[in-house]
Amino acid sequence: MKMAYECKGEGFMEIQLWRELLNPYELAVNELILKFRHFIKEHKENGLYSPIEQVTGRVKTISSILEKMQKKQIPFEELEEKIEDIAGIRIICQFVEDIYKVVELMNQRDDIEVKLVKDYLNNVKDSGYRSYHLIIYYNVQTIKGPKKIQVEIQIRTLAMDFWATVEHSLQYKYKHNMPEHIKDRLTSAAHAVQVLDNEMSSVRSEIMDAQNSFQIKANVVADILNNIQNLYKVANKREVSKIQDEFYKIYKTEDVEKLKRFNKQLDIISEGYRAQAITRESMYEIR
Ligand code: 0O2
Repeated sequence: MKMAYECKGEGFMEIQLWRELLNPYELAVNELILKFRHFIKEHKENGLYSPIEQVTGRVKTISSILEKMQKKQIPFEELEEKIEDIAGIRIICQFVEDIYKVVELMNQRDDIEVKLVKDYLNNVKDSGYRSYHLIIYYNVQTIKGPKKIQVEIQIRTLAMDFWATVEHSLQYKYKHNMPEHIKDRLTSAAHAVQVLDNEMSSVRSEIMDAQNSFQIKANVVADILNNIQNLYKVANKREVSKIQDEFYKIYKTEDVEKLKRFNKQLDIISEGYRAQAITRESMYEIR
């Protein structure tokens, strides 16, 4: 039996064709998630504050695409052009300022072409929804060749995301006929979210400093442990054990500068062992 979905103007479209249609969108979502997660990782590894806190993505379900086609009277031939959010990426930031930083970054990337911007921060929706949307063009490579597709990128704070997630579930529950008293509650929650975001912005630099020093310390400690682990392979046990005791002593002082200096010394010791090993190897070769 052939499985098919109804589609305005075109009768039915076979599942296999839906798969073919949606595949490049899935590829785009996977690639973009990977790229933005790597962006976060690179910042962390370099002890830098990342304006992106989390990234998620999804491909719209067939039923949700059909619903939108029906609602907006979109014929099948225009589906890929008119439904701009078949592929969706959601970028979550800690602060409102980070949203604009992310938008700037998107405009600078050469793998992304911004088609249009929907600024629901300055134009809050009647529902109370706040978020910054970009519709972008993104190229993917398929077995049929390159394909330029549209992706919707939603950029919002953690607080905005909490509100939108709850409101979305309620909209689904009440099928867009939400009782007035719940609407009112959501409106007042939306105000509270805005107040919270403003309050957080006022302590942004303090929070960023705290998070950066935490990350820098974590990176130095990871480097030290890595160095000590490598020394175990080449140095004698007594020496490594002395180094280890020294590390614990410095670690207890909670002085990151001291940890950094100690790490530099370890780098020099490790370098010394490496040089010795090379000299030994070349002596064997001469013999
Ligand atoms: P889903 O399930 O997230 O995919 P529209 O004409 O409003 O249907 P349009 O013109 O494509 O949609 O763009 P718009 O208004 O920018 O909405 C795009 C997406 O933003 C929505 O996708 C939602 O994800 C989100 N969004 C927009 N308005 C609201 C809102 O009031 N509340 C919440 N929670 N999310 C909103 P979909 O297709 O509606 O839904």
